[in-house]
Amino acid sequence: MLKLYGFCVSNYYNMVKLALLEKGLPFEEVQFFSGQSPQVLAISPRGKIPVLGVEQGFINETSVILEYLEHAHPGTALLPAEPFQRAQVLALAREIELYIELPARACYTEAFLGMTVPQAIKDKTREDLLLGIATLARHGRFAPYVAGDGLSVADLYFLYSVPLACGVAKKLFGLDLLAELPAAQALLERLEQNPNVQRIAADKEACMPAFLEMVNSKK
Ligand SMILES: N[C@@H](CCC(=O)N[C@@H](CS)C(=O)NCC(=O)O)C(=O)O
Repeated sequence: MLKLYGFCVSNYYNMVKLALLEKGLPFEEVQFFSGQSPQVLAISPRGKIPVLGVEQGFINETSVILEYLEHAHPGTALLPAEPFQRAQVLALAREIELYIELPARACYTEAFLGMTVPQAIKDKTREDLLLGIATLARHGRFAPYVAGDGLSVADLYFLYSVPLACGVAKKLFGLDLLAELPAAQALLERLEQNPNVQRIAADKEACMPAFLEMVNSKK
């Protein structure tokens, strides 16, 4: 059986978890924390989560795991078969990751964990997030899903990155990133109605106290 290594507070972990649930694939969740110990690095070469355990070994990097699942289990497709449409979905997912997720991530510790991020990093994040959201507004179709009329890998990145980026922008810069993108807001509301998304949110809420305790013990 497929094994999903990680913990349910992680947004990347939850992207893969949603893909597995949407595809209806049986999988086991293995609680596994990121780190640099030899035990962790034996499973995840950069010490990050998630990792997918398959019959032959481990697969790391969310985008690669998602592509693997698509090739290995095409059933409920999250990537179009047609090459141009597939490229559009992958480009949208990559844009969300590079231009929204990663700039926002640089400020997660201040926005969500009460730590302090240097001003120069916050300035860069603000600038990058505005460019990232403008990119999404330009390229996303929101018809009603990010890349068109069906749920795709782009929606996984959208759902688990954009709300966190909005949280960073609101808390640190007083900005509403989706103010001029009502279709994106509407899509978030639609996705939140999905039973698999609700299950993941409930699992995350249940994990949160232990996660915060762990973070606080390292401060
Ligand atoms: N490029 C990785 C990023 C995954 C990632 O950043 N995971 C976070 C948890 S949400 C993590 O492992 N953080 C620990 C660290 O950066 O050391 C992927 O796509 O899977």
